[in-house]
Amino acid sequence: MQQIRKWRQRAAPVLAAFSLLALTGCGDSTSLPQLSEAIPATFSGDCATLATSISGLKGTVITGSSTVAAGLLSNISTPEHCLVTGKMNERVSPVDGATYYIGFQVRLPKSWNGRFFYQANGGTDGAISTAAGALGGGPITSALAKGFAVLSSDAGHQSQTTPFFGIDPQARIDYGYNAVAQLTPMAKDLIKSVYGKAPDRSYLGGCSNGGRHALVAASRYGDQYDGILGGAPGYNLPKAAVAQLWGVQQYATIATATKATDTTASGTVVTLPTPLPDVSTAFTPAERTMIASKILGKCDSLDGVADNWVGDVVACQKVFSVANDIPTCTGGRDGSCLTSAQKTILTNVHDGAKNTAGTALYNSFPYDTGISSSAWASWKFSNSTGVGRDPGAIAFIFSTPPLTDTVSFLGLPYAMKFNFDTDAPKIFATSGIYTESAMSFMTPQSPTNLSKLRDRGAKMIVYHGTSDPVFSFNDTLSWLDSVKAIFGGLTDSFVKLYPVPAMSHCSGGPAADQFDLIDPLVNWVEKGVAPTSVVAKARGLGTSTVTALINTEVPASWAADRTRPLCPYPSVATYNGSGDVNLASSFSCK
Ligand SMILES: [Ca+2]
Repeated sequence: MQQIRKWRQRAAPVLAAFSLLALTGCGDSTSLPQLSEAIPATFSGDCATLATSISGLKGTVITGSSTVAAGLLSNISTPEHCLVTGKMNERVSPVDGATYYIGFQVRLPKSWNGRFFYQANGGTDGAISTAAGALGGGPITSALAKGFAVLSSDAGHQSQTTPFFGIDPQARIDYGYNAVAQLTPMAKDLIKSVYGKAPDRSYLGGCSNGGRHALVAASRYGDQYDGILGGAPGYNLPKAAVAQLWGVQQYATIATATKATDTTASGTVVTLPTPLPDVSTAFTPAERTMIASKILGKCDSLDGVADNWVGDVVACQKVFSVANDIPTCTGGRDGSCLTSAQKTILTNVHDGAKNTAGTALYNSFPYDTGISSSAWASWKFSNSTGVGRDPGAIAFIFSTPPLTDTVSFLGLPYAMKFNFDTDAPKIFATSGIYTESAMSFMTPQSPTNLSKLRDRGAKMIVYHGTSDPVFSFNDTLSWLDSVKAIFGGLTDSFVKLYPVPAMSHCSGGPAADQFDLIDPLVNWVEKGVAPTSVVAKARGLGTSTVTALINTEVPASWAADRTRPLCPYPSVATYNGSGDVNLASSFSCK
């Protein structure tokens, strides 16, 4: 009885404290503000007149406008809309003498759903990808198809295939975060001048570098966006690029052939003074397929059924062992085994890049069946040695100071001579006119900055293929851990992570990779309906007449249109014990 009285005495201040938390928006999910639903509107005028009728946008020149008839856009059926093109903040760089601006296009449906979608693009940006509103995964729908007004930009430089814009400090910062800062209010004003009202709700989404943009925007611009959709977020992109070069030097030790030439950014083929390892020979397609089969053999049943699909990737890491589960070659390399040296390298690259002191330079990678995919080889062996990808990005965009010789720069020699003790720290460095390091301008600010987004009632959905060869799924788990370290159990009230088992980088791999996460995000933001499981569909042979929509890596043993629930982490798609293994309905998130 005495204990009950004590509890009652304490209860009043505890309840008062809870009410205060609720008022300040720091309490449980029910205390967060509920954002209202967007209200549709229409544009019934002539799109061609918009080029002259839109005016007064700060620092902005509208360069054209036209009508686009309903039809296929980026392979997705899209409604009639206006296309408006323009550029912001045109300038001549005092550093490299080149002209820069933030180029953009906005696609505005005649019948508008009242929402804005900022399409964050991939790679090193540098080109205005069609503003169809790509939503990640194998394409199934788009933001434009759903009636959003969609913006796409080049993020402040006009050189998609080269990284040399990184010599200009402002172009670096525009690429990192400032293009989003400049374009967002401009786009909202542009939309208002077309429809007569600004967007009721605003969303930003993208995959890869676009996923990085998403996480950066969530931390920097949480006051501007109501929903964030981040795919395969390369939010530690400079570190991931360093890890790519580290992988090159690992693969080089087991390469069985050499390359005598390499190619400059302008396409000139140069004979190397000394031939360098052809890292693509480190693991053959047959060897990678064998590795995938061993992972499958060990982990397939962890989700309750042997169905040629590993649903529980996290559990798989605890039971799969390179040492024990992959045969060691006793004779030659015939695809049925790995040499001891190969097993060491396979382990090293999954354990993650390290400097000579043993300090981690990036995260580890999970063992996953998507190691068999063509994307794995492409990222690990080609992009890691190409001028326009990791070597060039590190040399010119992420290192401070950057290299300056753009004419003779070669990717493979740069990767091979990169020093992980003395060169890798340059992604954290500042110098002279380069006042922000790459790790500052490319990455999200502290997870504590998500308070701004959360307390408004805004939401985030993140998805990531567990077989991603370049941006590690484990790194996204680390990001979620860092958010949980700040928000604890409240994290679930505004962030959901959807692992996509066996999906490669943004799409592809032996996976059900076709899904729609924008509708669940909108329902969460505007109706307060927290997302649960989302059905993903495979797109194997015969599922579409459009070749670009087929994923040739869907296993032949699957139904071509196999479905699976995507489960919010940490729940896992688990077999119910009965039912067709090709149907998502035979699985539950547990
Ligand atoms: Ca299974």
